[in-house]
Amino acid sequence: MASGMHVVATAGHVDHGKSTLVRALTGMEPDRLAEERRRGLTIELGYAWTTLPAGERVAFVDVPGHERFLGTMLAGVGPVPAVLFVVAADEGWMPQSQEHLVALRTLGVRHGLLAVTRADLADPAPALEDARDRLVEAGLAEVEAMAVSGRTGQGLDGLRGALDRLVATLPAPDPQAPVRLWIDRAFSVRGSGTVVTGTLPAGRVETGDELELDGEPVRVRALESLKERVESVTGVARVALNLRGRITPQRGHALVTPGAWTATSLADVRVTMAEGARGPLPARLTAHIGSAAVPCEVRPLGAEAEGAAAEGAAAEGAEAEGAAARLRLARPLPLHLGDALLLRDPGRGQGELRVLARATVLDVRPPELRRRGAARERAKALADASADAASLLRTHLLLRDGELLAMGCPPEGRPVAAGWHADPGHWSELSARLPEVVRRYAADHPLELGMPVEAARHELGLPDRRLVTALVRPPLAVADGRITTAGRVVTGTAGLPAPVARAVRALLDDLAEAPFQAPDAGRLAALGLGPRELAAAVRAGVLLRVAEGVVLAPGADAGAAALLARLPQPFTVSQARSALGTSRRVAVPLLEHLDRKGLTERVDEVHRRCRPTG
Ligand SMILES: Nc1nc2c(ncn2[C@@H]2O[C@H](COP(=O)(O)OP(=O)(O)OP(=O)(O)O)[C@@H](O)[C@H]2O)c(=O)[nH]1
Ligand SMILES: [Mg+2]
Repeated sequence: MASGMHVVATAGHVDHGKSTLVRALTGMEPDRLAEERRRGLTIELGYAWTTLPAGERVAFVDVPGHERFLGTMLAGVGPVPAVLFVVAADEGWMPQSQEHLVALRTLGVRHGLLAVTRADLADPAPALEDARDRLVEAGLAEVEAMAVSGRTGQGLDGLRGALDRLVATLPAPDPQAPVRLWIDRAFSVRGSGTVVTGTLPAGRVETGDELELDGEPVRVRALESLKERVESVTGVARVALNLRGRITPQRGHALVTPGAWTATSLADVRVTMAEGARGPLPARLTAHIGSAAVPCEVRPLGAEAEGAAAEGAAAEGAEAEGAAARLRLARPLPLHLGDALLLRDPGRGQGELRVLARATVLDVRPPELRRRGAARERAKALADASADAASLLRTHLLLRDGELLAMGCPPEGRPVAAGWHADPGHWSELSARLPEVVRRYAADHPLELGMPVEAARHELGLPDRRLVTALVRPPLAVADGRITTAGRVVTGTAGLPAPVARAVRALLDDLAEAPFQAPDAGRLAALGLGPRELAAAVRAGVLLRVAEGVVLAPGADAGAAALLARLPQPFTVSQARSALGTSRRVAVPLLEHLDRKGLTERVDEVHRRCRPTG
């Protein structure tokens, strides 16, 4: 593909000439249904494309203007970054012109053109001036406006030139961006399975890619863009994907890059009322994003709202500009922070304002609100929130790289530990708590050499041990899975509680007399040395553990090996026992200990010999 592609949606009142203009620009028929042709009315989304004078290609998503098809209109405009706004010269600004403009503004569409068409039927100047003022007021200030006729062709060259200029100003979407392709059509093709179409707003899709549809993996078997078979497409583009997978795709569902989006039916949002709309918002609305239209419940989080929402009554307080609310969607949608959902009242009928508000997503994994006053606190937090990693971390405190990405917020700054990001305030609070936690543990467990990292993880309520190690600063240190205070990592009896140290010294005195006569259970008990005390002494390096309940002085094993080396080789247990001046109770485990250390080895069932030490 040499040239770039762009996608532009139409908008405007019913019968104002959108489809006629698209047909005139492209030579293609956007109204493909027999019923559409019979009734002269667009019912479904239409697709047509052409190459502009400067060589860029533009595809149109032609939407219906009839008020009954607002949902379809929104599905068409949803994923599209630019609009061709059509107003008939002979009718001027009409209710659906207004409704479509409010919808575009609510969705945040900033780019477009104004075509006052049917200029062969009436002087276009008044309609043009009026419409331009309204678009400017709606934030579409850069929009070029021109008079055209889809019937006579008047002004079409000018319109093509304006389209060239428009597409040149459109921001180039990131080809690395995660894919979220909102399906606008899905059908089966005999022999090749399922095909879906949509507007790819950004990112890249390639043949063979694995994407996800409602959590199910799907494989892209083949793809087309504007009816041409291609190997890959980058957004913005119209695409048709031939899919393999156990799926039944539908309009309003999205194909996404696995792991790059958070599928959620709960989102905390900032509500901005649409032009002309007033609160309170009804509690039940339809949320539109991309080609999706999903029923939802809106729960305002502000202070005055709490009582009313609990009763399930109409939401008070959501009318406040920028008020925080929680949306509960009837089905999960793949969302990112910063996404804009259009909230529409499905209950309102003709002539009433139906596009009510924009909901800007601020959290896709909102915390539960259980305590009294939690909603109010949450509203306060959301008031200062923006759609970025720092705001997310203020709520979630700790998040993995992947979680941040799936929430639409690439991590900022350095991770605090492998793959983990922390709210700075929370992190310094944790760093301050750790020494205290370790100190308390040491006081409660005087015989242990430091606090197990796992225990500290549990105590601090952290999800990963690596976070604990990352919090360790001198004088704390980590050794053998434990956090120690530098001053306590001492060998010798100094690190032991005083009574234990005294008992060990007494034992060592005994052993100095008879180095291989390990104290028996009675002697140990008399000295108050139970298994825990012995273990502490062994860890401190002041005793050598040969077997359960058999301890000697440190270095006794090397001394034993030296004595045994003087025996005729090989030797029996009994010969060793007498050479060492001890009992079988000690000699047997001591020899096994020497075997393990490689100082002796078995020759047969009854004989051992010393091994040359290297
Ligand atoms: N004379 C004249 N008639 C036009 C022009 N453009 C459209 N029409 C006529 O206006 C009627 C409606 O045109 P469409 O293009 O179907 O209007 P639309 O905006 O697509 O209508 P919906 O899709 O149903 O909202 C048709 O009868 C067209 O022939 C024009 O520039 N000049
Ligand atoms: Mg039409």
